[in-house]
Amino acid sequence: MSRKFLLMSIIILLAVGGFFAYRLIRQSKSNAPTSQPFSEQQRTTEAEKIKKEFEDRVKQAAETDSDLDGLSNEEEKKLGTSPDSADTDSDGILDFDEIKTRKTNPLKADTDGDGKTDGYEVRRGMNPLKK
Ligand SMILES: [Ca+2]
Ligand SMILES: [Ca+2]
Ligand SMILES: [Ca+2]
Repeated sequence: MSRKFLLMSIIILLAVGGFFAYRLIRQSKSNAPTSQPFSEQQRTTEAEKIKKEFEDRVKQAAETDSDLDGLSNEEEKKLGTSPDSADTDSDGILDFDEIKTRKTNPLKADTDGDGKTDGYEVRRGMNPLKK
């Protein structure tokens, strides 16, 4: 079999395949308006609904977590941290991380009292809970 023939058959295959794909697309397009008469409108309202839901959630988050550190104002009130500051003791670790991951004191910049702030120790791979 010559290379020319192989090339020809590939081109013919592509052409036939393309023709059928084109017919299939045309068919599904012509079917769309009859099967879903309000699809465009429905899609718009659906998108608006999702957008509104998202905006509501952002608004809600801003209301319940003023400093957006991951702890709700309610939680911060209980913990004694500032709901308006993501890093109450300014040690370089967010209140959320101090509570949930580091287990350090979010109200004390130097939890273990060794003279180095928690943020300094974490950045240097030291244990902020041990002197
Ligand atoms: Ca917060
Ligand atoms: Ca902190
Ligand atoms: Ca320390």
